[in-house]
Amino acid sequence: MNKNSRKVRTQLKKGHQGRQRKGDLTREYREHGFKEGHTLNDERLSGKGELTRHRTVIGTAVSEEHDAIQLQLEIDESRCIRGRVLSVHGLECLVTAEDSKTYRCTVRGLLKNLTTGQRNVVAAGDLVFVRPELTTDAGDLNEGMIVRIEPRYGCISRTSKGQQHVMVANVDQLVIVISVLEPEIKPNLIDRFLVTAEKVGCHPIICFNKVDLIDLAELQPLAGVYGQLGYTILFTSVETGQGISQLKSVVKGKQNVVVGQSGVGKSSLLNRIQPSLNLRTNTVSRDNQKGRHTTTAATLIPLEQGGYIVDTPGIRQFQLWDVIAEEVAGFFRDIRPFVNNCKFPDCTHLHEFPCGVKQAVADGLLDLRRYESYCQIQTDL
Ligand SMILES: Nc1nc2c(ncn2[C@@H]2O[C@H](COP(=O)(O)OP(=O)(O)O)[C@@H](O)[C@H]2O)c(=O)[nH]1
Ligand SMILES: [Mg+2]
Ligand SMILES: [Zn+2]
Repeated sequence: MNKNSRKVRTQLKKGHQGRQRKGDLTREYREHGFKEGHTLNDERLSGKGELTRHRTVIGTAVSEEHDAIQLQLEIDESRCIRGRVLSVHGLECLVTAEDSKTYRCTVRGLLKNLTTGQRNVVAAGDLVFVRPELTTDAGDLNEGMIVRIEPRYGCISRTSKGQQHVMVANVDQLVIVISVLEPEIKPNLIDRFLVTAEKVGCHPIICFNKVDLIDLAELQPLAGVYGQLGYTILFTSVETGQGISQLKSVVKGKQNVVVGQSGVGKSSLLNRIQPSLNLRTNTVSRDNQKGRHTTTAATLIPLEQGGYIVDTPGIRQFQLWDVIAEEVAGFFRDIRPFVNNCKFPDCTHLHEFPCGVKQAVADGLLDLRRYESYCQIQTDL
C-alpha cells in the first residue's frame, strides 16, 4: 500500500444491489458475485428487504463526484503499461499504449463492479493502465487487460436512461466547424457548441471553413464578436489551402473532437491535414434520417504529428449536453459579468425587470444576436 492508500468501503453498481433476496444466496453469489476470487466482505439486509452489498477494497479515493467515490485500485505498476483507449466495442477496447503497440483489451472485473454513476466503465479517450497478457505472438494485435482508469476530465457525454454515458473522455479541444456558405452559417449552433465546450471544460476552436466562397470582410461582424471573447478562430478553405497549416498546428498533440453540421467540410479538412485518413466526404449524415437510432461508437484517430481526432459521425446525438437552464448564462462569457446586476438571484434574463443582462443589451454592452441566441437556448431547454 502506498502512503495515500486507504481502505475504502464501496457500494457495488445498482444492478447488483437492487436484487430482491429470493432465498438462494449461493446461486446469487455464483451468478453475480465477484470475479478474481475476491471474497464478499459484507452483506446486509436493509429494511426494505433489499440485498445491499458493500465491500472494502484497498485503493485511493480520488474524487467524490455524483455521490460516487471514484476509486483508484492499487495495481502493480511495474507490470503495467500506460495507454489511451481508441475505441470501445461492447466488452472489448482497443488501446494504444506507450510501447506504440495496440492492445485488444478486456476490462478487469472489479472495475466493472464499482459504482461510478456512469453507464459505461470505459470510454474512448480514457487514459488507462494495461496489463499485457501473454500471447502466442501471432498477428500484430496484442492482448491485455485494463486494470486502472485514470480520473477523467473533459467528458463529452449524453444522458442515457438517467445515467451519464460518456462518449469521449479527456477531450482537450472542441473543434467547431462552420461553413460560411453551403450550408449557411447558423450562429445559434456556434453558441450551443460553445456552451457545450464551456460545460465540458475543453478549449473551443471556431473554424470558419469554405472561406473561398465569400469575401472575408462579410464575416467580420460575426467572427469579431467571438474574437473579442477570446475564442480561437480559424479561417480555412480546403479548396485554396488557406488556414490549413494553422489548423494542423492547433490540433497537434491534443485530443480533439470535431463537430459541426453535416456538409460543412469536417471530413475534407481532416483529409487535408492528414491525407492518409482517406475519410469519405460529401456523405449525408444519418442523423437526418428520421427514426434511426444508431449510435456509432466514437473512435480516436491518431494523428501523425501527435494527438488524436474524433470525427463526429461517431457522435450523432450531439444535441446531448445535459446543461440545465440555470447554468447557461454562466457559460456565455459575455453575459456572465452582467448577471450580478439582476434584481432576482434566479433571474432567467428573459422577462424579469430589472435585469442586468437586458440592461447591458440596451446599453450596447452586449451583442444583441448573442443575447437572442441565449434566449433561444433557454427556451429550448
Ligand atoms: N468550396 C469549398 N467546398 C468545400 C470545402 N470544404 C469542403 N467542401 C465541400 O463540402 C462538401 C461536404 O464536405 P464534407 O467534408 O463531406 O463535410 P462533412 O459532412 O462536414 O464531413 C464536399 O462536397 C466538399 O468538397 C471548402 O473549403 N471550400
Ligand atoms: Mg464527414
Ligand atoms: Zn437578469
